[in-house]
Formats: sequence, C-alpha cells, structure tokens
Amino acid sequence: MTVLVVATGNPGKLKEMQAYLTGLDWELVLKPEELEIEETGETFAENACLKASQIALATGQWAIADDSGLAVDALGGAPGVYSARYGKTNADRIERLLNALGSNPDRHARFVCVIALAQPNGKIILQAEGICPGTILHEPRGSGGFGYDPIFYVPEHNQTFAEMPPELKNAISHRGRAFAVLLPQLKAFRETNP
Ligand code: ITT
Repeated sequence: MTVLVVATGNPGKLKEMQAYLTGLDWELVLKPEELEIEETGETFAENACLKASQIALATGQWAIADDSGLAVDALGGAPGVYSARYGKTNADRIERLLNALGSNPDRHARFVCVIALAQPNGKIILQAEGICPGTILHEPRGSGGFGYDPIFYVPEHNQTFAEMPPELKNAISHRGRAFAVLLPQLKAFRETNP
C-alpha cells in the first residue's frame, strides 16, 4: 500500500481526517512532529497546498493537508486564515472572538476548509474546498469536537458542532464537504494510476 502522510499537527483535525481516509487503499502515517511548516499564504488554498507540498518533499511520501478556519461576517471574515493563531489555547481563541463580537446582533459565520493532496515530488494533484455556514453563540455549548466548535451553532440541527455526535459533524462540516468532493477524485485518480 502507498504511504500517505496526514500533514497536520492538530489532534482534533487528525482524528477527523483519519475518519474520512480509513478504508481507502492508503497506509496512513502521521506527520513527523518536528516538521512544522510556516503558513505564509493569504488564503486557505495557498496554505493547504504549502503544507501538503512541503511535507511531501520533506518525507518523500504522498501527503494530504487541511487548512481551515472560521470566518465571521461582522468581523470582516476574521479570524479566517489566522484562526489557529488567534489565541494560545482554544479557550483563549473563543474568548477573544466572543469579546470582538460583543453584543453585535449579526452572528453569521462560516467554517471553511481546503484539502490538498501532494505527490512525493511536492506537486499538488488534487484540491477541494468545503464550507459550512452557521452562527456564533454568545456562550460556548457542548464538549465534543475541538477548536471553535462550542460556539459554532448550526440552525438546521439546532446544535453546536461540539454538541453533535462526531458522525453528524463529520457529515455536514466544512471538512466533510471538502472530503465529499475530494474522495471521488482520489478514487478515480488511484484507479487510473494504480
Ligand atoms: P495544522 O496546520 O498542523 O493542520 P492548525 O490547527 O494550525 O493545524 P490551521 O492552520 O488550518 O491548522 O488552523 C485551523 C484552525 O481553525 C484550528 O486550529 C481551529 O482553531 C479552527 N478550526 C478548523 N476546523 C475546525 C473545526 O472543525 N472545528 C473547530 N475549529 C476548527
């Protein structure tokens, strides 16, 4: 089986990415911990490609990377690509976001995810984007998931991402939607390039 390096250092993301990739004909391996790629891009797509490409080159293996974040309308799309750098811990990031929004009645937001797949020479061969709209609550709710999940509410399901069973979050999330686009392409690619 061909090795595929899952190029993330975020344990929450890793768990979700593994759920989408398990059962495919790839041997999943973790990114070496010391390999940290600086995210210098200005878009999710640039950063996803950068991470996949650099990790593929550094390991000499296929690599798959996710760049994602939360874009809040009333904050002009912030924290966006800076979602991971918005605070030191998940609690800090949530607190900063809630303070920035204050009592603003416009709570519209969306999670965005771009997944990129690089071959061992660093060339990106597949890319897919997923978006999940929702709103930002005034207080955290739920204990599942990771990151901003406790304040991200999905009206259709009357739950935050952190209140949902993992299978539901995985089915409707930005990451789920990106993988729903990427997986058929990946399977087709494997069939034509065994
Ligand atoms: P890697 O680059 O190593 O994958 P990272 O956490 O630095 O890990 P990003 O730069 O893509 O990854 O930042 C994404 C941030 O957006 C992440 O740290 C969370 O704070 C937030 N985020 C992304 N997807 C999320 C989700 O499904 N639920 C909650 N927060 C999420």
